Amino acid sequence: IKRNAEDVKTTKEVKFHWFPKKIADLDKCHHLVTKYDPDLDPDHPGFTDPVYRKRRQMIGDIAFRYRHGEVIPRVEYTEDEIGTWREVYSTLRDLYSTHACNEHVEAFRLLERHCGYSADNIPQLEGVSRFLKERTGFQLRPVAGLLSARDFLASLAFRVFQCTQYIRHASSPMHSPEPDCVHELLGHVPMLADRTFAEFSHNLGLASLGASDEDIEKLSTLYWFTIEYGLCKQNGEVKVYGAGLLSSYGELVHSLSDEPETREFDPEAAAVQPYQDQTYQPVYFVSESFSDTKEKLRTYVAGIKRPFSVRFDPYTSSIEVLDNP
Ligand code: HBI
Ligand code: FE
Repeated sequence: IKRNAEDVKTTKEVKFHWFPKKIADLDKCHHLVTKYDPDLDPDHPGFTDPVYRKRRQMIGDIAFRYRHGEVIPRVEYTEDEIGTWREVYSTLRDLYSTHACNEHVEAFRLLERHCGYSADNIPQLEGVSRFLKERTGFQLRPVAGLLSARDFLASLAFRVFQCTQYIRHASSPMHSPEPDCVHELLGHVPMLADRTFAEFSHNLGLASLGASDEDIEKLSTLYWFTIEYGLCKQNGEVKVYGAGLLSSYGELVHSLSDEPETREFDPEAAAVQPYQDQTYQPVYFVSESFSDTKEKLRTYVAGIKRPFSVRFDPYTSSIEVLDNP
């Protein structure tokens, strides 16, 4: 049997992509997408700021050196960086009580009480990771920027969230073209503290292991319309659970206004809905509840063809691969 590419393995006659089998294999899942880097993207607010670029590089190097199982090194944030954090933290926090879903509000309170979340402090990833591990078994590992969809989704299969540690440019506190620690800590982390949401994320990750490029594209689009831009019904109102919304003042307001179109969440439709990452979404998907969304995802991924099935072993944090009959 011929091998076309180094990372394509074969079982019987069927080819599939290499994927991590044990949690330490995530050290190899580090392929970055650099199109929104401040070094390469002329629209990045830090593009013309060499001091910012150097700082981001330095914090990114922590992630490049990091290996699974190590303590995540602390970053001593500068007064400028804390200033950016303060501005966005206090603005967004005021909106959460009216805009964010219960689960987010609830977890946020705990993070403020136990994890150093406050307007004057950028929480350290190690402490946040320990908090999540106790709540849902999720943990963080540092990443240097936007990761390839395949690597990013694969880490979710191990209940690992790859988390950036640098902060957005001071000139643009309300928006960042790439993920930064404001997006991760205010948007993603509170949601990962919820059991049902964590399970949904885990299942999306498991479905991605060894999947075809076409299926990765679909799963990544599903990720986009749920984990990043999802809305859900709660007590007769629509609330926000997507991290991309919860970390962006303008779009958070926009998403619950009359302007955008909203549709009932349907994984088949969401997986192929075109989207763009340059401006506000024209359409959002509204879930009935997280358990409903989780069940619908279960049905959807059961329809994805793979020459094998996978099972996560929580005792060893590894993946068992079972050949399909
Ligand atoms: N990389 N660091 C990082 N953070 C994300 O939120 C992220 C990513 N890569 C891809 C991605 N999100 C999604 O848009 C999907 O493609 C999985
Ligand atoms: Fe994100």
